Amino acid sequence: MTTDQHADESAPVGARAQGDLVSSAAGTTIERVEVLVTNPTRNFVTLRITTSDGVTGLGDATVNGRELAVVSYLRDHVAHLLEGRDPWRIEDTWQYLYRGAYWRRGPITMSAIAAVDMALCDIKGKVTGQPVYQLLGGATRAGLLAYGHASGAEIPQIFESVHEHLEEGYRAVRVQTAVPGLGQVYGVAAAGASGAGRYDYEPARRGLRPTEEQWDTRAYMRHLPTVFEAVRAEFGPELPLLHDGHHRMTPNQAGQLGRSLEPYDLFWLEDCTPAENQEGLRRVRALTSQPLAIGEIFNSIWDYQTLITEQLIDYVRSAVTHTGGITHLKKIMDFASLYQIRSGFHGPTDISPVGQAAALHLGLAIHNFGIQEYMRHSDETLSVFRTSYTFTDGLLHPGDTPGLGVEYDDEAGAAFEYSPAYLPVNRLTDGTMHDW
Ligand code: GCO
Ligand code: MG
Repeated sequence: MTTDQHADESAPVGARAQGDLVSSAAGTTIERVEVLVTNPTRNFVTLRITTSDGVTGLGDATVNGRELAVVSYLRDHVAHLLEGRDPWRIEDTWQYLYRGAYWRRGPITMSAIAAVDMALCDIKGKVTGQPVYQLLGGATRAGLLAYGHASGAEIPQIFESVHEHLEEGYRAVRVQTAVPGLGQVYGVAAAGASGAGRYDYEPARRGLRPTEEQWDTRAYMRHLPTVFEAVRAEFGPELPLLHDGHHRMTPNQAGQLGRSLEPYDLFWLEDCTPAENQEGLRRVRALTSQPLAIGEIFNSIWDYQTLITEQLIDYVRSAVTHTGGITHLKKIMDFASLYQIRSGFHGPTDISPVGQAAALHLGLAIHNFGIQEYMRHSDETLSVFRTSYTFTDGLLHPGDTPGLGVEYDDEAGAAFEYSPAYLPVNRLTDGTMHDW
């Protein structure tokens, strides 16, 4: 801390100009801001901030299928605002970008802010020599229960996929199924893929147009309970089973489905209905006691206000990446803790290893952790992002490397060029556009 800064401290608050506030980083400033785009089996956008002391921090800014919008937001509108700022003032920088933009919320803005927030947490961790979870209050558990994605077209493939997950150490499994009479369903490995074939890297998702899938809610609602009956009978009462409804039902249908799944004791039913209308969940709650998880497409605490205060959900599904970073998701979780609502942070492979590491640090520190989604990234992805988190006996741990514990390999990253890829679209059998 310089003498001049002490002098500023004694000045009347109103007389201090912005930037004169006492710096915790002893004069260190943000010197360089880079936006890195790579495509090691899928596209990722990463923010790298370098301080005048040469310390770097990483943030995930990936919005699947709309990646370049965040690249432009960061490169054209945010990078130069950060240069010269104090890297230690994380909350102030968050408010500067959120309030300063005037155009609040939304996935692009909130992912850009999230990337800055993560990178600054990474830097503070590295400078203090602490893993980020220590800056958040320290560990409140030994490790984080994780769930993986099992799926299949028919019951034998689903069983095989669940078995493979158990062999990999998972202690909780999400189960997605094809629906008789329908073609490819999102979240299910393509028919013909053996066992735990993965849907997230399928080549059909690449190119300049989304693939079109077909949907029939009644057929799905009839079929799903038969799958869970079979899976529960095969794997016994203990294994936590999860399912993602991917916003495809009305509140009434969601309530009916929840009720028909109750005998199979699901850990949660996710995104049973689109939740832009938060009050719609009152109807679901009135019909079923099925635990509910919502929020992977939310990006601010306001999206949860009714859901949390009326206890209409059990799990917060947000990603650190899409919800304004560690700083904002921590606020959501503290708010949720007042209502005994727990975390189930989003962690599919479109969250980069940087975003995943951020979720693990936050999950380890908060008291109301519930479960963490975890799909292992491809070897190509892990050659670009060197991680220090671990997955042992079904439990994730962020590791004790200072900061977030992820390093970005520029040379490896440059070898994978961006190429457009889209999430699918979905139509009802009569051609009407539907949620997928
Ligand atoms: C999940 C999600 C994902 C999303 C994907 C979109 O629960 O993991 O629903 O599979 O669809 O993140 O980019
Ligand atoms: Mg989901």
